[in-house]
This record gives sequence, structure tokens and C-alpha cells, in this order.
Amino acid sequence: MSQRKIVIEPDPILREKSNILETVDDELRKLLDDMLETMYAAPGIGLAAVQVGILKRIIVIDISKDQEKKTPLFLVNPEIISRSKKTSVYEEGCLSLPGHFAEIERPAECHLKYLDYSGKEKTLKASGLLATCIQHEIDH
Ligand code: GNR
Ligand code: NI
Repeated sequence: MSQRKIVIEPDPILREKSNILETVDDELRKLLDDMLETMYAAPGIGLAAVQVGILKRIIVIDISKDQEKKTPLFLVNPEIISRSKKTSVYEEGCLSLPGHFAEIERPAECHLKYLDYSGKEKTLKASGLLATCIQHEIDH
């Protein structure tokens, strides 16, 4: 694995829309591994590919605490299929906006579909910080 450079605002690539993947192959898994290493080193709890300069719809997330066992999550082509009416507010930060924090209100829960690390179709119901982080990454 190798670390990649995180793109910082105002790099114009951060305003671009990322592209859907056709397949999950070894080259993509290498990128996912590099993104996870980059995210852990930052440190952060999530990272979207555009933040390492690549316009692909892939996300890595790990919301585990320092002392806990790592729980990496790899999401390819994530798509929210439903979200709760109930909202929650978290103080969010972003690795591409160092030093900036803001309270953001979002649906408290979301249900998504995605392809996993092996390219298999999966669904996930997320709540709490995980739901917030997934929505933050999809916004990228
Ligand atoms: O590390 C991060 N922390 C964070 C905190 C609250 C809500 C979202 C996040 S994601 C952020 C890393 C990042 O910039 N991901 O795109
Ligand atoms: Ni971010």
C-alpha cells in the first residue's frame, strides 16, 4: 500500500462529479487500499476518491475509535435508496478543508446499496456517525 496526496480546497477537481465504476478489479482494490492507508494516516474517518484526485465513485470509511479493532468499509458506486425523516446534527470536518468545522443537519439514518471490495452487490442500513459520514462522502 502507499499513501496518496490529499487534494485541498480550492483545487477545482473537488467541484467535479465522480464517475460510476463498471467493475471492481485488482487495480481498483489497490486504489481502495491506498485510500484507506491515506485516511488512517491523515487521520480521518472517511475519504472519497476525488480527495486523492481520482473522479471515481469510491469511498473508504472507518469510524472505529483509536483503541478499538479497525472496521474498514469499502463502498463502490454507493447509492442512497432511502433516508429517514428524522435528522441529526454533527460537527463535521473535512480533510480537504483543513481547520474548518461546521454543524451539518442530515437524515439520521440512510439505507444504501453499493458494491463491496470483491465487487458483490450489498445493502447497508446506517445510523449515527456512520450515516453522517457516508452522506458526507457521497456529497464529495
Ligand atoms: O475525518 C473526517 N471526519 C468527519 C467528521 C464528521 C463528519 C464527517 C467526517 S469525514 C472527514 C474526512 C473527510 O474529509 N472525508 O471526506
Ligand atoms: Ni470530506
